[in-house]
Amino acid sequence: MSKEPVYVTRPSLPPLADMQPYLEKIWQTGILTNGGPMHQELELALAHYLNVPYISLFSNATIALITAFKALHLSGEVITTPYSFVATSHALMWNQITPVFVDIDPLTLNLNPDLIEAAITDKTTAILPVHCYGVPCNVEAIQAIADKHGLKVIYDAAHAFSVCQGKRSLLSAGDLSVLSFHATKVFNTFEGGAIVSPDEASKRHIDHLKNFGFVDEVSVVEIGINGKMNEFQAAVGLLQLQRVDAAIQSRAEIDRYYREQLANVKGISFLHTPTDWSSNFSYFPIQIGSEFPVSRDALYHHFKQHDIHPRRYFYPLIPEFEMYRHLASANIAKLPIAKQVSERVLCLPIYPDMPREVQQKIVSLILKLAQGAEA
Ligand code: T4K
Repeated sequence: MSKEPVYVTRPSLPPLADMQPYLEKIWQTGILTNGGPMHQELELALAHYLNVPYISLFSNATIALITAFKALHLSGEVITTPYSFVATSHALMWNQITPVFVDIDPLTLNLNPDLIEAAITDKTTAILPVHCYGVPCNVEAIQAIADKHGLKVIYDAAHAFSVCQGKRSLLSAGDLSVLSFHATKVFNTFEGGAIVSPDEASKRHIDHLKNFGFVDEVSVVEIGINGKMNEFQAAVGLLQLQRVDAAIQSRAEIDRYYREQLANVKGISFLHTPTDWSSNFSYFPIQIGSEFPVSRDALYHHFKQHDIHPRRYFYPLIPEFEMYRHLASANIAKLPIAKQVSERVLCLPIYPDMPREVQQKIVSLILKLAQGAEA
């Protein structure tokens, strides 16, 4: 086996030579950013590929989230999940909005709709669920609650690229959905992100907001930000789009291999995969229960000794970080499922060009520990 370290992911990249014509065009025209031709082409291509009405490209998903909340004029409190990457609630804080953490569903690991209503106050303006690991939230139940209480719904869909139910994209749920195209994601533009919006007026508004609030050369109508994706990122995106189906296919094969090989290991459980939605196989989280001979952290360090670097996404929970601990909803006793999952989860490496021998090594390290206990 190669001596290189194995990380939780490794970005999929187009052949370097394929970039050359795009770079030549950029150098030739001198258009580097501000909604250039490749930016426009990628917006249309992605809207078509994802089967969503409108897309606004961003420099990254965090700025896109911050902009999405501005676009919907959110304030006060927003109900969200404690079990996510910290950017989810940081983006609220950047808008002076208070996150209200509600526990997750043990099967989907997403915001539990049954617990949302109890957290609604007269300050609540929206719900911010995350399709964690690309597993769809219960979008119908969440929409019903939002409609009943007059709340907006913004999905953090950073993990949910291309997840669909036949022709219905998961990204069409709610008022807005935010995608991440970070290096570690299924579809990457080095850094990048997008907001999916349902109509032209929303897209236009978001496009103004991501460009300082300019509507023309001399008019600024809102306090916007600089969230624009540049032409280099868009060029990468155009090339990546040609390869993303193959990348997801190859992830699916690794996912299948792990599930087959680890199926009978006591104390290891897999992520629930819904049968009615497609999967993008963006992560391969396992949960290590008490029947496994070593703890999650011991397994994590065992891998590290072999230069394999899985990740404990998402540990610690967001409310456990210093800047959130003072919030009433950050009381971990009220978030028992999220707490338990964050102490058990380990995301195994998964990425398109992952050699089978690396997969075998990962599986065998787990099997040896499991068998050692039985011997
Ligand atoms: N919402 C959710 C639910 C998210 O998960 C995220 C981001 C966001 C919002 C915000 O999206 P962006 O603003 O980033 O678009 C990584 C990513 O940086 C972050 O984008 C991602 N979620 C999060 C789950 O994972 P770290 O701190 O774990 O990244 P890092 O640098 O440790 O990378 C993990 C491994 O990936 C490395 O060990 C090696 C490999 N890697 C990484 C990079 C950056 C590479 O091989 N090449 C690379 O260029 O956060």
